[in-house]
Amino acid sequence: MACLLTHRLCFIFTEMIVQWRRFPRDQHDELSRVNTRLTWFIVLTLSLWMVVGLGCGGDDGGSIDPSTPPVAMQPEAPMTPTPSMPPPTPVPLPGPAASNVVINEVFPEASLIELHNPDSTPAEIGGYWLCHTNPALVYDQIPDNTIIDAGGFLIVHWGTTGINTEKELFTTPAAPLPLNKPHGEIGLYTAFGFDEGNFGVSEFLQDYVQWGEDGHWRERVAAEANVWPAGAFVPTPSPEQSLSFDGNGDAPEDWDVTAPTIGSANAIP
Ligand SMILES: [Ca+2]
Ligand SMILES: [Ca+2]
Repeated sequence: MACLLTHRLCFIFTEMIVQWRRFPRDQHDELSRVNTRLTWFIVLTLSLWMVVGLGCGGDDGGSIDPSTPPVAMQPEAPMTPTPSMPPPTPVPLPGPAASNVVINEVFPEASLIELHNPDSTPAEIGGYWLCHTNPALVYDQIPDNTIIDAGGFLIVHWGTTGINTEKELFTTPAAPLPLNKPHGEIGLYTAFGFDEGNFGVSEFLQDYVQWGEDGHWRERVAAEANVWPAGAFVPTPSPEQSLSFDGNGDAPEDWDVTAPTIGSANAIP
């Protein structure tokens, strides 16, 4: 309505200007005073018309077509599904070359672990990790420059203090829980940048054994790493006995309950 009114006013005053220009010249002086007022009025009217007209956006501006839904209700274009990206493959940090070092013996009552290098060349395992989860996440790192001779053994005192030698390590995990439980597990991990979550990454798990019962937390990782069958375990040894690896395979039948031989070849029957 406001737009229509201003348009009408503009038309009327435009006609008045045209008539004014047609007046005889001798009447101009008499009308000069009226002329000045009329000019100002036209200027003000045109200004008002421009403001209101632009605000209206034209005769059709501001009208709402009920058949047109609000912008916010416009149906969205279907989203193009983003192709799923495969999870990044964990990459071990630069460290010692890959080795074939294995967990060779576990003497739970004495909280001792024996690592063995079956290769004909020395193996450096500095930066490797040992980890178990009974009853909580317990881990410690093998010190730098730890080398196991070809065919040699390394004794790990788990959770007990002492002075390290070339043949023996004394680990002090943050939670120094010993292994002397009727059931348990131990995993040997290759070197990785420290993150507790990395103990759940199968690519890092090099060897594993579980005894007494199944379902320890690292069992799943070991199964994914194909170094232990899910749900399998070695029977609990007596307090005077060790769990001894027979040198071949990754299953409970590849382990025997024997007299301890920590630091030397296992006494497999
Ligand atoms: Ca094994
Ligand atoms: Ca042994």
